[in-house]
Amino acid sequence: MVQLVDGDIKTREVLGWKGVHVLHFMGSSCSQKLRIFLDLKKIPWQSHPIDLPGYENMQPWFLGINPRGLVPVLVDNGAVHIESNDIIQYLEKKFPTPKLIPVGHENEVAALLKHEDDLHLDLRTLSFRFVFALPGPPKPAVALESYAANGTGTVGGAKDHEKDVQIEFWQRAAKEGFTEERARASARKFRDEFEKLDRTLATQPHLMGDDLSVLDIAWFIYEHRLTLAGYPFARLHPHVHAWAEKLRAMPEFAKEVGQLRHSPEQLEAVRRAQAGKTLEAVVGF
Ligand SMILES: N[C@@H](CCC(=O)N[C@@H](CS)C(=O)NCC(=O)O)C(=O)O
Repeated sequence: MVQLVDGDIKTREVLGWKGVHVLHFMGSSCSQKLRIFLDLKKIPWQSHPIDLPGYENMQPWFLGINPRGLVPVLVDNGAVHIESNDIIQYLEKKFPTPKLIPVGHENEVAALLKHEDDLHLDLRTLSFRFVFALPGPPKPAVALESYAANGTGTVGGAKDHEKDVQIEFWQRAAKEGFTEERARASARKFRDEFEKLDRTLATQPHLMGDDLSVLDIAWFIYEHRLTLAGYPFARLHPHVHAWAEKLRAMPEFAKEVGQLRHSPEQLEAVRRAQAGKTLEAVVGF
């Protein structure tokens, strides 16, 4: 569990926040996952939107809360929790009903969520290449300088390297873009994962068996983003497609996935970027 310690936190005002507060961004996949979870649990929470396209997460105030500069962040009565999957597991303990992690399977679910999180940068590569398709570097040098310079740089009191991984990702993106080679490698990883999930969903309605769990939420969010990227789920993984369609129809999910709106300029950029360069064409599925 990643709960920050006092010395990690520079933005001291959050220590006095009462109740459940979430710092998040509308179009962020990890934030979507957490918001669906909160909604299914009916946990009341106060919203603090963080403007990722405006680089607010790379400014001193936010880095003073999460030294990694990532959303979502939970502040529960002044205790700061980071990492979406850890936040979810923490809230599951605090708000046990409805159950979204089957009893007795906590460790297994933790390992499976960790595996899901390990694919996050692959999702980001495909999102930026095929969904957001920005014309220039995703993060300007000045924002990355602020990112590097601010926050304590510690998590749990120890020097943390996650921010370096993030900065390296954005610097490489600025230098070489989101290349076909990387897109292909990332898409192949997802193809392997979704092939396994498809076999599971051929024999049971949800990923952990009969009941909906946090794993369904987590993988649904990936499925949804990749669908927006043009990943051919119906053709490659029909059981995953059918499972996702059912989830998409549930109000807690529908509310979220209807929210990823693009401006006309973004849609135009996507059309330009995808002319003859769709995910299917690039990765060869
Ligand atoms: N492992 C982290 C990943 C969080 C993450 O990468 N969040 C993204 C949004 S989905 C973010 O904050 N990106 C920062 C940016 O785009 O500048 C978690 O699960 O919370």
